[in-house]
Amino acid sequence: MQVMLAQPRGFCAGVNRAIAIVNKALERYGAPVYVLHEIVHNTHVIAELTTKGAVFVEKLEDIPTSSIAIFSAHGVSMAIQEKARSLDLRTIDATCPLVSMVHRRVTRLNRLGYDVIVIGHKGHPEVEGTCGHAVGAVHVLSRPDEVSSLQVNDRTKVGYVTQTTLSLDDTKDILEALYQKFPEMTAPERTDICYATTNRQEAVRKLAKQVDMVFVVGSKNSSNSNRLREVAQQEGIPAYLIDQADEINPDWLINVEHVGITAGASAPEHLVGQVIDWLQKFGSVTVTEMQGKVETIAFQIPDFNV
Ligand code: 0CN
Ligand code: SF4
Repeated sequence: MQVMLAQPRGFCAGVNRAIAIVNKALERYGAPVYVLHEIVHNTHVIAELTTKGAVFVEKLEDIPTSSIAIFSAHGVSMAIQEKARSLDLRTIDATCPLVSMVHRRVTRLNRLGYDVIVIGHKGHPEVEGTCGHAVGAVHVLSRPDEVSSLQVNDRTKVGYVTQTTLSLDDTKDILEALYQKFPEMTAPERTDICYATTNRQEAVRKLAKQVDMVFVVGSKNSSNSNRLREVAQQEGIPAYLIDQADEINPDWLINVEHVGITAGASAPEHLVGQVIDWLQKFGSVTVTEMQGKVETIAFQIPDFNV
């Protein structure tokens, strides 16, 4: 069997930073440190940090007064930030800097009197956090067919932002529909879909053209990982999102000679190694890595003293 690995794949700068922040908080303050929502959407990352003493909660009320409370990489609303203050929590913000940039633009557009359209998946924590930075009208849009019923205050004052982990293709379709309705819509200087999402989608598309099937290593609630599976599948081959090797059904490999593997931005690299080890149980495997973009972007770990 031939295995080809996508390049780039796996951890992005925002995920590295968010995990490093939790580790640093554990070192500095000791366990427990509380994290509002999963720091990143990966069951293995959560399990490992849990063993070190991180406690993941979905409500601020579940965090005892005066405790350390870390906001996840996906960001939170202004209301959550305020509530954390009123509950006397010692907050550390692990929001990806690229998500924070989107937050600032939402606020700025509203202040300038614009209706803001947030293109993204309703209910995803990043979209909730982004909408929660509005100080005026905000609308969430997930599909092109939702554009026709959209009502705004002034058709000449409409701006948009997007979730950072969307499908590049789906977003293009939504933007086309939006520009037809609002030709004067204000665009961000460049798309909010982040570099990591863009690079991983481009890489898996290229990979999918060269293999018979693709495994995307990532958790089921990871938006960017789900998009990678969809992109591979759009190339006409089977693609499976797996949290770890033991989720592979051996029947998937019948008549498969060329296997592609990629990993979502929140999936640790050792899981890719485990998938390769698992495949080796069925015979000899040669592994090659695709040529692709080399990412050098890294974010500073903030210094905190809370
Ligand atoms: O899987 P993630 O934690 O998040 P989504 O892809 O679901 O947004 O990856 C990190 C991305 C961010 C923010
Ligand atoms: Fe930041 Fe993009 Fe990574 Fe999300 S996927 S944490 S926006 S770099």
